[in-house]
Amino acid sequence: MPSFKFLHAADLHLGTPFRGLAVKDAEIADRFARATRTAFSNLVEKAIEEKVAFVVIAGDVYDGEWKDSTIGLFFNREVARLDRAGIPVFLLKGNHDAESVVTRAITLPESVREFPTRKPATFRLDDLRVALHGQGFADRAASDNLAAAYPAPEPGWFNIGVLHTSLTGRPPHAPYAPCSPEELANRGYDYWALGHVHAFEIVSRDPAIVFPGNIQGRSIREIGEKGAVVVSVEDGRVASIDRLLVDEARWTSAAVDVTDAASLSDVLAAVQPVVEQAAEAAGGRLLALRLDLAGETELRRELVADRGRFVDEIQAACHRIHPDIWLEKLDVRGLRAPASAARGDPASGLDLDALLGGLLDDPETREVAEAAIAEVAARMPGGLGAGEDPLGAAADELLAEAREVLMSRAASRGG
Ligand SMILES: [Mn+2]
Repeated sequence: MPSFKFLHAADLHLGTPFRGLAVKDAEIADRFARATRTAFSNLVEKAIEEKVAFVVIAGDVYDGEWKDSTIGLFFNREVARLDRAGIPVFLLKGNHDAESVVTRAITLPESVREFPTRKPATFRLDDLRVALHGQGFADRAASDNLAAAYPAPEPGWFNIGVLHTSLTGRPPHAPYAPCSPEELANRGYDYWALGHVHAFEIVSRDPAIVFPGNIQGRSIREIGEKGAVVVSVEDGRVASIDRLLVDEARWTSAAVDVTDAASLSDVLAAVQPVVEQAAEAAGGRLLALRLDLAGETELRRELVADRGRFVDEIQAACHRIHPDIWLEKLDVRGLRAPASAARGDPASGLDLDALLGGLLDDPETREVAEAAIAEVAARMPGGLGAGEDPLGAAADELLAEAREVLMSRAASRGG
């Protein structure tokens, strides 16, 4: 049996509307938005370089119905490069690009073959003695165990099952095409090329059951290295599974301990090594970095109440380390004030902290506050940053922040 390598990718989500980066610079936001496409171009480049025998894409090539033909033309242009290099591509439709979801299409090169959605089918590569079995999604929700109907393995061939699934459940991913790793293993295939779950995971080695993850992180919920896997097959067996990183931009979150920080420069000193490490891990890529500040510090109130100044200073510190690191968010919820910190104004006998706490617990006050927040949120522009929380935080967080701002102002008036 010949030895060969193949590339397994999934969840390209081409055409994803971009959201969730609070950068003020539209050009930077645009670069993050383009990263998904560039990552796929990188993947094609590397597939050709690595001389893989074929490419498998296990669902969600597209994020949804095309706005226009741009994204379809882009995909055709890229797979045509694989076609000219003699590398066939096997495609499967997932929930995001199910037959009923993406209705527009562009004719792709003949060497690109797509699994049907009504029943499973098998594609054969005779020279390599490889059989690929798969069934795509007809509709967005696939509640049946699609794998149960996949054909028996081709005896003496290298059998690959291609499937878009969350197995027995991988929150937050919707539970589609449910099946257990044991059921897949019992099918008798050599490799299961899965898609849908955006985090890389080798679920099993014998047989190999693999989620390559998505090829490009698209928000702070998709952090770290992203790419595909290159699988080497020797003597009809999987010899190695290697990650092939193709992401163009990266999302990372890191904790910074600012315990006992007494000044801005103390905070910056704590931040610096964390950012340096993130920069090194990102390998020069465009990086969106979320920092979670934590620890007990007398600066807490100032950090919460005057967050904008700290955000600017930390952003500036990031740029001193690398020009392409952008502070995605400065999370200060993990900070604690020292137990000895003054509460309210003892001279007036007013415990402002307790008073505000009482107000936040009052249903009527909350209702008024939430209505005010909703009114502001509705006026925020769409597009960049327009996620579930257009203001970048839920009502609870915003109210807690407002409390800190008031406490801080009261403290500085008193002091
Ligand atoms: Mn999916």
